[in-house]
Amino acid sequence: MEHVKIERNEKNPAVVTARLHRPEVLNALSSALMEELTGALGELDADPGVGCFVVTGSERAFAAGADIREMAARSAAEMAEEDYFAGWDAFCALRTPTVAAVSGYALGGGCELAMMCDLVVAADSAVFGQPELALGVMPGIGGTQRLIRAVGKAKAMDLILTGRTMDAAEAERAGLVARIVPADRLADEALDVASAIAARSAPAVRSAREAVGRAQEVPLREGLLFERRLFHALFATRDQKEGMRAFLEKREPHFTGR
Ligand code: CO8
Repeated sequence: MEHVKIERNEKNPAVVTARLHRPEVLNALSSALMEELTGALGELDADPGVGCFVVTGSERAFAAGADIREMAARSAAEMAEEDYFAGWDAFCALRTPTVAAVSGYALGGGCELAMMCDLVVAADSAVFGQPELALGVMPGIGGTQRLIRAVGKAKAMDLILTGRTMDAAEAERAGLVARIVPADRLADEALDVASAIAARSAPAVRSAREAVGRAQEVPLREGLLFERRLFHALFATRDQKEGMRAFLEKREPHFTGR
């Protein structure tokens, strides 16, 4: 692949890193990059040996947004005809948990891609923002919807309407970022987070992830019912028996994803 490097982690093969690789344009998210990323992760999504994805960029940029050169001359009819950005839905539909490891710029579509991931680990150098209004457009891959859920209306409006950026510390305080580490620790920290997730029972991870995701879409009462049903269903797994037995026997559980 040209725009994305896929690496199975040497220390932990259950973790797969997708590294965005268009250094000459700060990892601008072209359609070709999106197809490579969603295609590769879509195939790995079905691999029971893979427990977590890490999506990352370079030290300078996670991604500086959708590819402005690719979009610049397009008409409204063309954008609508090809349903530009609809391909990213495949990324959101992945069932494997995804950690964004963000260093440098995460702007526009880059910030939106980070928010599509389950959680964001940021280098202290990370910069988040939605500068699309300066281009005469607006966020188009979820920014107006996910940012407000992550940081609330005040900051979402501030970032989107003025185009100002947030550094890593503010993004963590605001709830966009789960952890901040020094830039040289980013890859290790993301691997630690991803390894911890990959070591859990896969059905439990899937269910918990679905339930947390559902919380952003349905009223509390429905979300609680959804959670309870998933909780009950997990008692049909061997991993539930193993996890609880291991606790009582004071040993580490050995999960099989069944
Ligand atoms: N697309 C294409 N090329 C880019 C992009 C991008 N998003 N960002 C940077 N580049 C290119 C630059 O053009 C430059 O190329 P060249 O060397 O050929 O001139 C190269 O990357 C390096 O960039 P800079 O020289 O600008 O580097 P600086 O360090 O001076 O600045 C910045 C870094 C601040 C990140 C700056 O590059 C910048 O502001 N980039 C654009 C950020 C932006 O506006 N992102 C939002 C894009 S739009 C979007 O994401 C969603 C749109 C929703 C549309 C909805 C449609 C349905």
